[in-house]
Amino acid sequence: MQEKKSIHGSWASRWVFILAATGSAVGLGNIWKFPYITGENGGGAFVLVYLLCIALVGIPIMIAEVFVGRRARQSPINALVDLAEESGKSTKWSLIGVMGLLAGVLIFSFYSVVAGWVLQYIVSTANGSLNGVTSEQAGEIFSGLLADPGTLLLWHTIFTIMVVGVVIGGVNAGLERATRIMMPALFVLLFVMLGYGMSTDSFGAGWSFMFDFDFSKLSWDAVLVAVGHSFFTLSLGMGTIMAYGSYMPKRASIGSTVLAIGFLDTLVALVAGLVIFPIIFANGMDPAAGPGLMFISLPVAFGQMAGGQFFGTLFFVLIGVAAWTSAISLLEPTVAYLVERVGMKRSTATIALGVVVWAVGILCLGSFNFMSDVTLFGKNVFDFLDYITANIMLPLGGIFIALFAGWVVKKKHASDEINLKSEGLFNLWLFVVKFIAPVAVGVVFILNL
Ligand code: VAL
Repeated sequence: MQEKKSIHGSWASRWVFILAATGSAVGLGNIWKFPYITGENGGGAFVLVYLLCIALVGIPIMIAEVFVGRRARQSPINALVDLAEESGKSTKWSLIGVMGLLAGVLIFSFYSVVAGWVLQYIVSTANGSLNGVTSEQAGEIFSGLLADPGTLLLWHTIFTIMVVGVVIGGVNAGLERATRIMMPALFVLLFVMLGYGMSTDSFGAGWSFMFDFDFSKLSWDAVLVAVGHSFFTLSLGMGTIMAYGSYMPKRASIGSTVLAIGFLDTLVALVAGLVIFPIIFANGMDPAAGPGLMFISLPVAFGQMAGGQFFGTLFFVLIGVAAWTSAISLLEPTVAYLVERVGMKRSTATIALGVVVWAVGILCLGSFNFMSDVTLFGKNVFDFLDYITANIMLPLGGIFIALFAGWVVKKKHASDEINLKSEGLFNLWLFVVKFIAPVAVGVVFILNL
């Protein structure tokens, strides 16, 4: 087959692809969501299930997404059509792509609201208004923010504009530059914070909470949350990794690259947990406090530590950057599709999509105040979108991508593109995407119904 090129450009090297994909994967999912869902689901056993999901389901499906994208060199929907046609199969498989793009766009809407909280916390830490807060005060400050739609709207709007600005710039100019410097800085600061956590008396309690496996605390519902989160955190089932894969250099090895991304993403989540839980226990807070967990625990820790105002500001800045590089990746697949399919200019497509996600975001931020009594299936809009994307759309998309890669694409096409070092490894991957991943996710789904 003649080598194809993406009309949207490509990453300069394998290293840049790793940075960009890690920039996408590492985000609020790792630092905000992972600790709070771990807290809500009892710790240890949940963490173990999550790790198993990453290894057995997430990594193999990530390989599938990258190879589909790279082989077709097109945005997700078109990539699925292309590979289905190449193997003489129905192009209806591209519906997986439609669902993925929709999931990405819906995730953006509430993601941007949470990123807005982060932006507010950058300002509050920098101007010293969080200095020396007690855990009660931290809780009140966070509730006060949620109750204030004007402030939430301001930050949600600023964040959406920041993302739209980068996506308009395109893959090379925009995305690459945003990731190159900021990702490494985040890693460094996380480890500085880990050092602080280790110096406190409650590090052992935090560690036990995360790594003592008590299966009596685990429900099927928690298992589904772990499955869903493994997709969310690796940016799977939302078109993102497939789109980024379509910009990946041909020579780069998919297997080792994906392993590196999965490893870094998991590392950040675990370290974030080890930063947050010791603070929670040291201050007698509730690990099951929910989405506010990070926002009530970190300010208390920064308030107590030497140089806390400086480190706190820097830390929130880096979380903001992690959210930024992830949010960019949530819009990119749909923008690329609109450019390919409808022939829109990149700037027009990005702004149009930006307006849509911004508007849906208003419904999400209203969930905490002026729309708090509006519910869908017993959940407010924010929780509802989080639930249907992470627990339904992403796992469902994941099952179908696995089936697509395992059963629809010709084995030769997959093995040429993935090009693993040994045939045994390739067959193992194929077995997982054909059987293990779809069955495992399917069973968890059915048990939850
Ligand atoms: N994977 C990212 C995260 O974990 C986003 C793109 C959902 O935050």
